[in-house]
Order: sequence, then structure tokens, then C-alpha cells
Amino acid sequence: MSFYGDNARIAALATPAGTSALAVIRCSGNGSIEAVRTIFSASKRLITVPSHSLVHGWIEYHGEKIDEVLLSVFHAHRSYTGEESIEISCHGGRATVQAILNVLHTVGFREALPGEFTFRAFINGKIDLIKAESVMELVSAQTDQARRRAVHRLSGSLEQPLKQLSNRIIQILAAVEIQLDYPEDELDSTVQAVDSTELNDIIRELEQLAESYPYEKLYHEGAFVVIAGSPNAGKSSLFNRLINEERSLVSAIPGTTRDWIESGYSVEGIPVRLADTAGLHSTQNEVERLGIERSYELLEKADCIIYLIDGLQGFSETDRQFLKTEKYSNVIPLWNKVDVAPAQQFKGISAKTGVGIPELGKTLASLLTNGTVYAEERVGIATERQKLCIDQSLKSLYLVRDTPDTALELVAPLLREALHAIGELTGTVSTEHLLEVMFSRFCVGK
Ligand SMILES: Nc1nc2c(ncn2[C@@H]2O[C@H](COP(=O)(O)OP(=O)(O)O)[C@@H](O)[C@H]2O)c(=O)[nH]1
Ligand SMILES: [Mg+2]
Repeated sequence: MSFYGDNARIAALATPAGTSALAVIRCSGNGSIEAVRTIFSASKRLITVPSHSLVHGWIEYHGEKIDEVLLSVFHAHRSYTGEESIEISCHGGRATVQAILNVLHTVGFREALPGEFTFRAFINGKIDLIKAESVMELVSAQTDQARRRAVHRLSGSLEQPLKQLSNRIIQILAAVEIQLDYPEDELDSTVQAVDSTELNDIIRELEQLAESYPYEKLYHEGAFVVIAGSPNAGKSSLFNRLINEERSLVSAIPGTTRDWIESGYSVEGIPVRLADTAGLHSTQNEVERLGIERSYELLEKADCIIYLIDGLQGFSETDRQFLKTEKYSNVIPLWNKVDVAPAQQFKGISAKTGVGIPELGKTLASLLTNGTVYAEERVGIATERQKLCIDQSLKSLYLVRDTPDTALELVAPLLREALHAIGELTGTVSTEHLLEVMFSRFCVGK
């Protein structure tokens, strides 16, 4: 059983909808090969080729040729989903793709739901939950750093340490179970049931995993950075320079930018949405005033604010007000136009010549990451679900840590909960494993 409801044959376009040279339609489920055979010109070849073969031919329906295609054939247990699968490489026009999908529906494929192929891969034991999530991460990775981090997880970097942690909890649990099962006089009462050094060690490792979450999330989901300042401070110039494109209007006339503009770029591998805003000051102009209201709304949402001072003008009243308020965290104040006006305060930059721009990238990255630098190889968790599982496990272990040795019977269920949470993280909760370890390591019965 799965929450997707059934194990029907499913099909869906795996490449973006639109016009392209080629498109790939993925089909999966028991009997896929037989079903596609009925609508394929080289039908005999299709059912006789070994797994991982390419078969060339036509998709045909009631004698009508629909498209010339190349089929990649995967036998059961040897595909991404673990089921019999076919990938149809066809021509990329919308009409072609739709026509093939329609024909597939007539031979018993239904439209796949989002993530259903990967879900099946999990159900069929092809990947664990972390890998399933890494696949999603990989698909949506916006920067090379994000991609590399996702690949790291996909290749199993997280499973190994989690497995080790589980095994270590199992050892503690096994020791506790034995203490509970045997009368006190048969056991050495000087031995502590729960090895607290080991327990604290495990807790520390799980805490480190939990701490990696905001960092990994940043690379995955990115940050929102807003450029603000008085009119004419050079916000639009800086915006254009950072995104490396002449997107925002630059002019010597104050109040040029009214609506805000947004663009994506990468800061030291962190995907950033950067917004250029209307200059902050008091004005009678209705349109400009509305723009300024929007600027303030954006400031509320920003993960970081780059606040520019117009070096040629020095501090305006609005600048003073802004820099005084403690409402916003993560503000980087900068003195712009150092090419013509040396900085009197703050770091100097020139949006015009590029002075100070590389340093700005570094400052921004270190502010967004709170100064932490995790090596790429360092294991981290990347989804809310993973974080919740770790937190759950920690919660139980904290209770174990705080339970006195005299209440040992309370400890075993807590340890099981901690294990269960880690098991949920990878999707492999198993009590059989626990029994195995208990019996192999502690065969007291003889
Ligand atoms: N000399 C100099 N002029 C700049 C610099 N940055 C912006 N400007 C000029 O300042 C004026 C206002 O720039 P703009 O980017 O439109 O400012 P905004 O109103 O804050 O968006 C324009 O004439 C720019 O050419 C800089 O670093 N040095
Ligand atoms: Mg502007």
C-alpha cells in the first residue's frame, strides 16, 4: 500500500513542458513493456531485448504513426523505480508529447503524480528516504554548491553516520534490556546500565546534524537580500553590478526606481534573490510614496539588507533614522561612490568601478551563514522532515540522560523512540535488527 493509492502503470513527461528538440516520457509499472508493445512498430524486438537496451521504432495507434521514437527498456528490479519501465525519447513538441501520452492512457497508463516515480523507488527498496529527498534537491538545485551538496547526500553520505549512531544506541539499549531481564544479584551492580559518556557523545553528534540544517537549507532554498538606501545612493547601479546585467534603470534623477525589481544570483554558492528598491525618503509624490511603502515591506522579509549611503551627499536624515533603528537584523551599511567620495564611515564601495564588490560578496555570505563554514564533505541534513526526526530522537535521548539509573525501566522505551526517529529518517525502522544485535552480542543464555 502506498499513499499514492495503487501500483497502476504510470506515465509522465520527465522533461520540461514546452518546445524542445527531444522530450522524455517515463513509463513504469508491471506490464509496461507488454502495454507499450501494443502501440509500437518494432514490437517483437521490444519484448525480446535484454534490460537496458535501446529500441528504435514508431509509436502507432490504430495504424496511424504518432512519432518516431527511441525506447529505453528496463526490466523489473533493474530500473530507477524497481519496476518494469520504459523511457520514450520522442520529439519535443507539445502536441507530440500530448498525443503519445493520450495513446499511453488508452493502453492502461495513468498520469503519474508528482514524485511518484521516486516514491516507488523508495517503496521498492531502490533508495531510502534521504536519497529520495536528495533527488528532489538535485532537481531544484540552483547553484553548483547546492548541486554538489545534494549529490553528496544522494551518494549516501548521511546514511553511514546515521547507521553508526543507530547501532550505538542499540548497544546501549541492549545493555539496558539485559539489566532489566536478569535479577540484580546476577549482574555486577557497579556497572552502569547506561554508559553516559557514550550517550553524551551520541547526543553531541545528533546535535551537530541538527545544527547543520539552517546551513544546508540556505544552500538549497537560498536567501532574500534587499538593497536599500536614500534616493540616488547607487542602489540600482549596485544591483546591476551584482547580477551582472543592466536590469534596473540608473539615472541621476532621484526617485527613478519606484517598483522593486528582483533577480537571482549566486553569492559564494548561495542562491540569492536580490531586490532593488525605491529610495527611502519622505516625499509628496504619490507613486513614489507607494514604492517606498513597498521598500519597507520588503525590508521586513529580507534575510539581509545592504544599506547604501550616497557618498557624495553624506548621511541623510533617513539614513540616520534607519541606521539607528534596531528593527532589522543583518544590515550591511556601505559607503558608496568611494571613487569620488572617500568613505567617512563604514566600508567603502563603488558600484560604478567595482571597488569593494568581491569583499561585499564575502561579507554577505558570512552573514547569511552566521560565519559558519562547513566543508562540502561535511555531512548535513537538508529537509524539514529530516530535522524533525533528529529533534525527535534528541528529545528522547535528553530524557534518557536525565533519568536516574534507578528508573531503568523508563529508559528502554525512550531509547526505542530515539531509534525509531532515526529509522524514520532513513525509512528503515526495524526491530528485527535490534534483536539480531542483542542476541549476537549478548548471548547470556548459553
Ligand atoms: N561616481 C559614482 N557614481 C555612482 C556610483 N553609483 C551610482 N552612481 C551614480 O549615482 C546616480 C544614481 O545611481 P542609481 O543607481 O540610479 O541610484 P539609486 O537611485 O540608488 O538606484 C547615477 O548617476 C549613477 O551613475 C558610484 O559608485 N560612483
Ligand atoms: Mg534606483
